[in-house]
Amino acid sequence: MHGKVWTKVIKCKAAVLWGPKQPLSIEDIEVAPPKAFEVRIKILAAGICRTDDHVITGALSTNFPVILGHEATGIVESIGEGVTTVKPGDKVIPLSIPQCRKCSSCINPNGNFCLAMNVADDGVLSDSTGRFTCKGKPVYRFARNSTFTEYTVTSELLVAKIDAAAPPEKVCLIGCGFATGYGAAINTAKVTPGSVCAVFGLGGVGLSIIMGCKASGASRIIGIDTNPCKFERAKSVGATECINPKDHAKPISEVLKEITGDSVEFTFEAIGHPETIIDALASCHESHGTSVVVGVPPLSKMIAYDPMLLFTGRTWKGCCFGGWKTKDDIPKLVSDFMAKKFDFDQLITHVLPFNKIHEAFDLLNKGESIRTVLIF
Ligand code: CND
Ligand code: ZN
Ligand code: ZN
Repeated sequence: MHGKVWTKVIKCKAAVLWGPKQPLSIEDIEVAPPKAFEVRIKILAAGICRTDDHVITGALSTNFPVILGHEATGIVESIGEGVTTVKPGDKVIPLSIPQCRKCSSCINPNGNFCLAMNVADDGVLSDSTGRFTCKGKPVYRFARNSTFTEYTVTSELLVAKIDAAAPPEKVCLIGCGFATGYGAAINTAKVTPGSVCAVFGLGGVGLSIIMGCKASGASRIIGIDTNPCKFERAKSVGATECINPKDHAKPISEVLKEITGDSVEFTFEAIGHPETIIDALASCHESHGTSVVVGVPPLSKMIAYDPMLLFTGRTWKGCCFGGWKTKDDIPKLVSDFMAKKFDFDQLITHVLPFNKIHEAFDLLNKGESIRTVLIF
């Protein structure tokens, strides 16, 4: 079946975003064959993350036209010359962060921000060209990934081979939301048993942070969201109580101080607003607290903060994709899912066919979904 098929361009459907603040448009596109050290993947299932929506609203800039999506499961359709870590037919999760195993980030046990690719993803592969075209125009990729398409092409460094038995419509969440949140608690904050945690934002990322805090043995986990419809699910994954900032005149940092007797050790921001990033920092203990920035703020926004917040001893950290060393750790997280160490029953609220992608974004923007998974 694979013979020389890999040399051919594939014509398929994809959701193309022609510019910011425009509707996604399902188009016929061409996907070029993988070049050396590249992999072409048939997407099976893709989740929708708020970061994709940030591009649609214009909060996050990228090159246009673009194919969004960065949380998926797929099957390797073909490989380019020199690829050794995956073969056609393998079940995989395409990654947004590579793991080259050679750079100064990869060889250090802490952190995961592999230097094999630029921080600023300009939407092309390593030879500075893309693999998608639509109506004769090149279409850029997003987050080194692009999964709202039936086929995508990526570098071998950005593909994790996973258990062939893993359900694609579930483990796609390990491609972003779950891994991001769970890892922020476990790898970045290193939440300790018996600790008190506070999580700002109870979407797919925030709920996954709560799951990581619980798995680390936190004794009190406080969820914060302006949408009280999020509270029930937050509690069912481990929040011990929830707070709506709209019910309080004072900042949440002060509310938390009062209700916990100043004992919050770990705080997380999973919204992406400069104000809540600062309030989450102010919310952790002034002497030994740690605050982790997980939410993605609009690119143009700078943050002003009072240095006293740090002088007293707080630690302020951030992480991309939960700090996981991607090619090594993502298959392990899939194995943990298969071993029932956690489940996504509370995270996946909707499953829709790919052509209902507009409905999926509507559900996100109405605050009704946590994660919608699109099936191809
Ligand atoms: P989602 O939009 O589902 O959740 C955000 C939640 O925050 C919602 O429940 C909102 O109601 C709530 N909220 C909004 N404003 C406020 C406020 N002022 N106070 C309290 N709650 C509020 O988003 P998501 O969970 O998919 O993603 C969360 C953030 O994480 C978002 O900024 C996304 O871009 C980012 C992210 C980061 C990374 C990473 O690697 N660091 C990966 N993926 C997503
Ligand atoms: Zn994401
Ligand atoms: Zn590296």
